[in-house]
Order: sequence, then C-alpha cells, then structure tokens
Amino acid sequence: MPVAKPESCDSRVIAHIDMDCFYVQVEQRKQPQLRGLPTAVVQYNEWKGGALIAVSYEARKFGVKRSMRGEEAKEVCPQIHLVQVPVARGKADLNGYRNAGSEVVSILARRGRCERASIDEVYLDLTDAAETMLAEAPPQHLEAIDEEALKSHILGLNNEDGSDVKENVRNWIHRCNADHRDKLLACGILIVAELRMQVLKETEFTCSAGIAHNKMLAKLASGMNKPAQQTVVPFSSVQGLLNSLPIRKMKQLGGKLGMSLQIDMGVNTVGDLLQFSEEKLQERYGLNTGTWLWNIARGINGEAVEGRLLPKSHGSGKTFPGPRALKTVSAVQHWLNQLCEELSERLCSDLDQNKRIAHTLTLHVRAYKSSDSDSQKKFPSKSCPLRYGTAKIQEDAFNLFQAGLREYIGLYGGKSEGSHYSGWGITSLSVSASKIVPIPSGTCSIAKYFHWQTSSHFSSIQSPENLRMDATHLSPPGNESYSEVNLPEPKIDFSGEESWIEDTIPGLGLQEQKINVWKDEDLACFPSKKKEDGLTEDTSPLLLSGTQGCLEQNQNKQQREFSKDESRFKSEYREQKGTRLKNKGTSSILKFFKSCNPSGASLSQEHDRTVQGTDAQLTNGFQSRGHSLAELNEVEVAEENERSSCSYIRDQDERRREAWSYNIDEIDPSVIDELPTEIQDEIQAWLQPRKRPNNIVKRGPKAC
Ligand code: TTP
Repeated sequence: MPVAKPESCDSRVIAHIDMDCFYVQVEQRKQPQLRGLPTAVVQYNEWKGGALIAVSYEARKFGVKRSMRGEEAKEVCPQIHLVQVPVARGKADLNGYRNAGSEVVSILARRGRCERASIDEVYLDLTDAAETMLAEAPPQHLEAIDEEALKSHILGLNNEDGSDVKENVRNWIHRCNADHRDKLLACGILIVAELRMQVLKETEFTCSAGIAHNKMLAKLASGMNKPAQQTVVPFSSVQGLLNSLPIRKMKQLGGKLGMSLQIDMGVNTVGDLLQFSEEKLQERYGLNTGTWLWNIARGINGEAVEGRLLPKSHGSGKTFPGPRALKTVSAVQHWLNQLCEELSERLCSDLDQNKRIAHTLTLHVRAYKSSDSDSQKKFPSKSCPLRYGTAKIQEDAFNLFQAGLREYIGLYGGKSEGSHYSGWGITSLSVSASKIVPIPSGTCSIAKYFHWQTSSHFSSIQSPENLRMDATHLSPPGNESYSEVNLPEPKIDFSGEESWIEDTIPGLGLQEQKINVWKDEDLACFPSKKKEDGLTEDTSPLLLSGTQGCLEQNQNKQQREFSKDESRFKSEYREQKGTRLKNKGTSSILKFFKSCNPSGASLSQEHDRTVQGTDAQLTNGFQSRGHSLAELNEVEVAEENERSSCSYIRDQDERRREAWSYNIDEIDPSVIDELPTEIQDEIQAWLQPRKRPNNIVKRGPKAC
C-alpha cells in the first residue's frame, strides 16, 4: 500500500559542520607549541601507549591511523606527540572537549537553527539567513567574494584542466540565471565560509562543512574535503553523487538492512535502488522503510534540524572490562560515588548556566554471573526521581543498584554484601540524568521545586522496594508520576534487552552571555544572585531559603571548589580569547594557519591536494568517513561473537583496509551519543537487528 511521500524539501539550506581532528585541536590550543606538528590524542589506558582516538592531519601523512596504539604510531612516525586524554576520578574526562564544542556551537547558532549532533558535529538550518541575504544582498551582485568561499568545492562544477577553480566558483556564485535553489546555496556558501572563519578567529579551531538542501546530503558532503574546507551539493549533482555511493556508506544502512539490500536485492550502490518501485521496497521492507529507501535513492530527506543546543540528558559512566570487573558491593559503591559526583557537577552547572533541572536518575549496569545457567539475564536498568545534591544522588544510585542486583541475582542469589566475592561481576556502570526541563519562569516556582525536594520522603533508609512505591508521590509538580522504578526510555538497544538513555551532549558551558559567577558560595548549586556584569537577578529570599535547605555541608564545599575552578577557567578563557581575537582580519583559514604555524606547509599542501582531487575523492571521501561497525558485525565478528566484541572495517580505499576493533564492554554507554555520528549510527545499526529481525528501521522519513 503506498504511503504519502514527504513533500520535497529541496529549497532549504542545510549545513553540516564537522570539526577537524577535534580532540587534537583542543589539545593543541592548550599547548600551542604542538600546532602544525604530528600529534595524536590517546586514551587514558596506557597499554601499548594507549589507543589513538584523534590524529592530526600532519600525523596522518606519515600513515598514523586512529586504529593504532601509541607504540605503533611511534614506529611509523617517531616524532609524533602523544597527548593523553585528561583523566578525572579514574576515568577519561571529556569536559574540556565538551566545552570546546560548546564554544563552537554558540558561534554557529548566531546564524540559524542549530542542532548539536555529537561532541564535534553540528547541523545548521540556514534557510532563513539565506533567504534574507538573497533578498537584501544577493550574491550575484557582490563585487568581492571572500577567499574562503571561493575555495569551496562545488560538486558537479566543471573544473577542466587548467581552469581557475576559484574563478569557476566565483562565476557559479555570480550566475544570474541560476534557479532559486542554487541561489540559496550560493548564499549558504558565503554564510558558512564566514561562520567557519568566525569559529577560527574566536576559538582557533578549524572545521569542515557540507552545504546542501538536506541533512543527509550535507552530512555526506562535509567529510569529502578535509581539513578546513567546505563542499557544496547543488540539486543537479545529487543523483550523480548518490549513484556511485556504496549502499553501506549511507546513514542507517551499515547494518543488516544494508546487508539484506546487497544480498537479497543485489543493491550495491544507492543508485541501484532506483530500479525498484516504492511498492516493491515496501513489500520487501515494510511501509516506512520502503518509503525511506525510495526517498534516499533520490536524495530526499525531510528530517528537520532540531533546534537543540543543550543536551537532553547528562551521563557519567565507566567500563570495567575483563579482570577489572567489580566484584564487591563496596567496589561498586566506590565507583558509583565517583560517577555521581561528576553527574552532580554537570547538573549544577546546567542549572546555573541554563536554568534547567533534571527529573529522572537512571542507573545502567552491565554484569555477568560466573556460574549461572541463565547467563542471558541482563542486569535491569533502574530509574527514580532525581534529587539534587551529590550525596543524595549517590545514595539513590546505590539504592537503585541494590534493587537491580537483587533482581539480577535472584532472591537467594549470591552473597551481595561486604567485600567478599559473590559470584557476579560488574563490567559497566553508568548514571544518567534525564527529563531535563527549563525551570518555570519566576523564582517562586524554583523555590517550590526545591522545597518539594527537601520536604520529600525520599531518604536513605528506604529500601529499594520503597523507592518504587514512593516514586509515585515524588514526581515534581507538573510531571508524570513514576509508577515503576524502570523508565522505558530506549535509544540505543545495547544488549538486546537493556535500554540506554540518550544524548549526553553537554550544555553550552562557556557561552559568554550566560556566564554567571557564584556570589554566594553556599548556594553553589543554584542560580546566582548576581550576574558577572553586576546585574542583579530576581533572586528572592524565598529562593535562598529553599535552595539552602537542599544542600548538604560537604556538597557546599565541593561546589565551592568547583565554582572557584570554574571562575578561574572562565577568566583564563577570556584572557586567551582576548589574545585570539587579536588575529582578526585574516582573510583565509589557511592563511591564518600559515601565520600561526611556521611549519604549517603541511596543511596547505593537504589543501592543494584536496582541491585538485575533488572528483576523485568523491567516493574515497565517503569511504574514509564511513567506518562500518555493522560490517564488522557481519564480516569479522560473526566468527567471534561469543566474546561479545565487535570491530568494523574502515576502508580508506580498497588497498588499505584496516580493522577497527571495539569491544562492547569497553564502550562507555554514557558517551555513545557524543561519539561521531557515524559511530553512533553504526553502533545502533549493529545492535538493532538483534532485537528487530524484521529489518524495520526505527525512523521513517519525516515530512518537511
Ligand atoms: P571524528 O569526527 O570521527 O574525527 P576527528 O574529528 O578526530 O577527525 P576528522 O577530521 O577526520 O573528523 O571524531 C571526533 C572526536 O571524537 C575525535 O577527535 C575523538 C573522539 N573519538 C573518540 O573518542 N573515539 C572514537 O572512536 C572516535 C572515532 C572519535
């Protein structure tokens, strides 16, 4: 049965911005002497020099790859600088990267609706800005076009041998007879080039961009020419782009659905899909999936850019693979305390900066039982209403753990108290705070909210069973009640049974306009009385008494430290920013780097190379960005799935295939949503089919 097709959305201007070797850039900004040198960021696990998680473009030229460990990288590039990811509380501390990403987001959001897709990727809907520019200052009338815009790669633009590529781009932007869509894209080129320059000036980070009429195409384009370049997909080039694109490189087709298309339907490229009618695809894959496939074959993707700068949830997690598994309740409690402390800091920061509160605390655990016939049984995820204050969160998380453990091991299961080994092991712990909403305007309601918290019956002496009962009474005013401890909030179906709360994208930690300082140190967790600029906020005595009651002594101390650190960091940030702003007036991103980096020829060469090779890179670009976790599932892990590990093939080109290896037990569930979106997709693609053998993809196409 046919399904109504979504309206064509090809008059939008959508950009996908992807930071270049992001963690490396963040570290190089901290240590400017590393700029322009082969550099990589390694995981905190020091085995064999640590796993590389980000590699600078200078190091890539020596053959250093992200699949390597530090020692291996040293072999191929002895002069490489390895920087360890920051560590806090015994785990990787991504806050610096989150905050750096937030700086970028706050700049990009100035020109259009902005959706933060991962720690270093952003979608922008620039349609309104482009329409305005077209009406007020159409590009065809512009005399001077910025260098950075002229360096754009426009797919399908005929750059014959010897022709001046920049001149071709200039002519394309200036065309008077262009259709409305191309005129809008021309505006997009100028706006994105300007934004990227602005990002560089204010943050020192380079980024690459894809500019197209929808998210899918923009995302495909952003990785084609890296670093520090932008690629444009005019409507007329869409089909040419998709025709040769390997089907498995397409978002959501890296898993079983892609495999089925290849094996059952003989579809190897997106273009191969064109031979099938929508009905045929629906018949084979269901209504939604069939229509979705029909649409993507034609480059149709109505997915909207969600205006989302802030995270939907916060999470903190740690994995304990192999021999590091936690085997006693006290060890679990120790780590839960660490995780909750971090979570609490992030919640306080969100409350302070964004005036938002979270309502639900969820604990996810991965565990095994050493002697159990029922080895498939999963440790149940548990949720309860969230109470602010580190000690309260720690207490509640521990209660959730005990409730889960009791279920997991059964009423008469192994001994679970004390420090004795009990026949179970915990390989992953993660706490998340979700259902985050802005506090209702007016301090009265804030006070009411915290009064509700302090007067609640939610206390440490309650058993986990009581947690479940009381949860119904404890819902914040205006929120849904909790009939169960478990909250069904599935996003990533991690193991076939458990659900993981989505999205740990951080708040805009350093948004200048939102910077507040703690004037009253004892009110660490609450909105400050005064803004930094001296403006008084409407903080009533009612709020103060309400909020003071919410905090405990030790928490105040901790928050004081946090506040001091934060203030110090902010002032350092402002100082650095002042210096950075002195670099204003640079006409191109590459020029900027040449000036900052005496040995920076490499970047320029990289650029020249990519400019020349645009067409040739079309396919390679996808391949280099398309790491298919699902392929790993099918190709490699099929043989070793007993070990619940997975790896995936990253085929830079046919000659240089390299295997990436992910061990599921080593993936910190609380950061999955901050990983590059390809990886998020691949993890989902890999995991979903286990539970969804019917090949139905989760999301059907959306109308505009
Ligand atoms: P990516 O955007 O995949 O890569 P990148 O920014 O390092 O380089 P590129 O210029 O090719 O885009 O990842 C963004 C950051 O996410 C990366 O700098 C480090 C982090 N990351 C991990 O922590 N683990 C991973 O497995 C990957 C792939 C990335």
